[in-house]
Amino acid sequence: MIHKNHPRYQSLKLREKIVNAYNHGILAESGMIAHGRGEAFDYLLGEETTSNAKNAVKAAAAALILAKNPVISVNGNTAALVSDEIVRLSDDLDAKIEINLFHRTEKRVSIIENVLSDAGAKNILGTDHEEKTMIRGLDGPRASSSREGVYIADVVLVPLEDGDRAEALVKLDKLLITIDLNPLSRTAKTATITIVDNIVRAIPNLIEAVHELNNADDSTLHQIIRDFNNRENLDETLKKISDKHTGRVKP
Ligand code: PTJ
Repeated sequence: MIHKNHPRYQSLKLREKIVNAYNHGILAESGMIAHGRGEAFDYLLGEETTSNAKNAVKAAAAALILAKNPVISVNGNTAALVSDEIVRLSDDLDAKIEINLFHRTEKRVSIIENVLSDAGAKNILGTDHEEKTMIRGLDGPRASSSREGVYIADVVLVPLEDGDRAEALVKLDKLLITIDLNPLSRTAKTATITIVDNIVRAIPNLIEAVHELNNADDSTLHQIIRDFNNRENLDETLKKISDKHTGRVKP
């Protein structure tokens, strides 16, 4: 029982969701650890969306609208926190949803498939009933990708992705969009567009940005992407974190 007046109410509610998801087999054990790391960065960011995250969301929306074959990659943490919103985003963009797990087991794939179909997803890729292709440069179960999904995608949204997979996808010339609260992670630095924000705020913001930009002409959308510089955006985010806390700690 968490009281609404508790200063950490939202954060504690998310923890509760994460623990429930673990108990239902959606989350990998290390998904809880990953969430804790994200929580620490969210705390440093003041648990709010920065203007840099808004810029990245705008660029991501432009890239997803322009994409010929957009794919949204879903792992355990994403399914646990934002499955309804992922389905809405995929409907709005006509983007495919593919389950891709770092700690892949048949059981977790099928549990996550159920979570997504309960949220309204109709065509879920990456399951065990379909033939897969291996992503070059990776090995083991995390290398698998759907032939109709990530394998042929031009733009891939991969929230909370591991660095090796992010690098392998960029090497395959995918425009990679990630959501990662850690601006220093290898994935954050490797992706084409990194949204440094909590996925529970980033996906709803992305849905809104897609609605706003949906009728923009292609040249406007291309310009938004050209104007976005991931490296600069990450540096500014780090500076914001530092400025926010400088002077608070007495020597
Ligand atoms: O479900 P699986 O098997 O695919 O496993 C998923 C995890 C997340 C366990 C796996 O991909 C993993 O180990 O990821 P990492 O390398 O720990 O990276 C996760 C990143 O996500 C970290 O940089 C965290 O800071 C960040 N993160 C955690 N929670 C959130 C987040 N970013 C945005 N929103 C969050 N809620």
